[in-house]
Amino acid sequence: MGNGKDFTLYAITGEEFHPGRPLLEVMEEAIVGGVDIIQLRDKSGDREAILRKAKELRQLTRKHGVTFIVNDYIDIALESEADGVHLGQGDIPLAEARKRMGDRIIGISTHEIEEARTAEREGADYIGVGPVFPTKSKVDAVAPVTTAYVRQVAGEIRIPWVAIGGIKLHNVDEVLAAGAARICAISEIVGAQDVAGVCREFRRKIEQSRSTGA
Ligand code: 3NM
Repeated sequence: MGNGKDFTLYAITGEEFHPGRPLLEVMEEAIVGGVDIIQLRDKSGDREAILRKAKELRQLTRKHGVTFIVNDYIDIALESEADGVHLGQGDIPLAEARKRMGDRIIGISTHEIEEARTAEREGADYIGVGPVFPTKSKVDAVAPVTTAYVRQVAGEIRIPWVAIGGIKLHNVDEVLAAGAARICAISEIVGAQDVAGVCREFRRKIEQSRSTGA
């Protein structure tokens, strides 16, 4: 990872899941519960609004020593002093992004093993692996890749990778059993009544799986 830190539990923002509750309050609860990397993902705001949120989240994450990633926008990642950027398959080529990001973190979404191999070969710092299960949080999500893709990645990809998509407390054990060591969620975390409690439970399950080598 570009900032030298690996991670365990990755939360992505999703303000539509907590109407009436401030973004910073929800994300701070997630940090208190054990999230160690946060991504700002905002598909609807204008640039100014996203930049403002990025700067606020940068302050919050810096205070807690948590890694901060901006989805989609390299310019906003740089201007807000984020640790990195997360890009999809349709975004600018990794080599281009690398020129602009220097040694900061670049994460890439992948949905099949060829994409994972390419991202690893081209120097991504980590990849997303999903959507493992159906998800309503991403409008253009591809069909679920299932735990079969998780197993494939576990078998051959050597850079850090995080499972994502429809992951909940009730199904995370299947994902961990398929070899995942890092978990990412939007709705299950930020939509929870008890955000910190859900994060603590995710972490407990991940750490238990790591220690038993499951
Ligand atoms: N990316 P939830 S799935 C943002 O597969 C995102 O690349 C995905 O939200 C991918 O935890 C996804 O609420 C949505 O299902 C994850």
